[in-house]
Amino acid sequence: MRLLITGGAGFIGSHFIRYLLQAYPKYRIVNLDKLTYAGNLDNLRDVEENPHYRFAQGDICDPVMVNTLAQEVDVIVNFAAETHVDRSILEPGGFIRTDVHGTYILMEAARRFNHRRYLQISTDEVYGSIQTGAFTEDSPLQPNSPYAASKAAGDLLVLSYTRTYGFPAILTRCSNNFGPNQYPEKIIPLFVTHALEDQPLPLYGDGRNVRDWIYVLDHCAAIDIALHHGKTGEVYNIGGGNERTNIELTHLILNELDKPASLIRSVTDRPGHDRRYALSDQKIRALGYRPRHPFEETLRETVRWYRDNPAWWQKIKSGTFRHYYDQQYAGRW
Ligand code: NAD
Ligand code: TDX
Repeated sequence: MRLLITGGAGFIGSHFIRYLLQAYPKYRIVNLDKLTYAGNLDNLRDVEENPHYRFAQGDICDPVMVNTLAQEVDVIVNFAAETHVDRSILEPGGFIRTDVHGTYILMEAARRFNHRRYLQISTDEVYGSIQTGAFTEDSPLQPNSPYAASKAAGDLLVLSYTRTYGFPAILTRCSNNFGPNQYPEKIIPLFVTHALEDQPLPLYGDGRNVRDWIYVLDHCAAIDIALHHGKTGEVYNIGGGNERTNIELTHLILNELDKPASLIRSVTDRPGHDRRYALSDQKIRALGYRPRHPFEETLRETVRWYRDNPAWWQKIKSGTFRHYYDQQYAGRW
């Protein structure tokens, strides 16, 4: 298989590239990434000399760039996106551009070169919030943030292509990922690195919002299954089965680092903050998927990874991150 992986310099995409190179040493991978603030080639240092891997810096919204690369491959896996809910509230434009228009540009290229598979990596956030029970793939889409709405728009465009053109696409919708190399704007790496620096941890609202956590390598394994065994036009939910409130999660992090609960600061809530996410993942389980990484053990390993790799996150936090952080949390303390 020859694959164009987009957004491969980000958190999940970089893990997926490493996963594929190990699991399928004969596959050839081109990684197209714009290197936005979230793209980081440090995430891929260990594979950059692999003869089956190549990096191209560029934008999925650039049809010339996309067509040039698409003609060399037969599959696209689209991870490229603007991904942070809080940033989408501050500046939604980039989300609509990349997550919607970028998806269209990629699919047009895949159609033009008769690709055999297109995989769109999406999120549980498109379903909105659920008080009890779990969303199935047939649940209505009720996105509550500009990020979730732009992902939902991308999803609907992908599904429309499968019905209108018989386009060979599959969609996956995953719950909250965690692991090494996650940009420290998301709650786990933000709180771990802040705690390591004895900085206050900004917990939104009452801290009782619930997320279902999945270790990033379980997500990669599920994408592998969807890619090789999924059916055109189908959506597959991918869950971790690890629901925790944010306050529970925060205490697990603090305990692992032996840091005091006094670091927790309650701050003004996120507007439109989804209370709870939960997915039914029976459909991908029927294809053989099982999450294999126990939550508390892999969370501990993840916390230790940030503790043991300060150079990775200090470089980020000493750069443009600071400007974002000051803007994001101003007036909320
Ligand atoms: P990330 O923010 O860490 O990485 C995104 C990558 O996309 C970066 O490398 C960035 O440079 C690149 N990118 C952004 N705009 C681009 C453009 N216009 N052209 C080319 N590259 C561009 O994100 P992530 O957490 O790794 O998420 C990857 C995908 O998985 C996203 O589609 C996201 O919606 C989805 N997802 C994430 C989670 C999660 O918990 N992180 C859960 C479910 C689904
Ligand atoms: O400083 C914070 N304080 C806080 O209490 C941050 C950054 C977050 N939170 C809360 C908000 C959420 O309830 O923690 C929870 C998780 O927040 P994020 O890490 O921002 O993730 P979330 O909003 O749940 O979205 C994530 O999961 C689905 C990813 O960012 C998305 O890319 C993915 O699609």
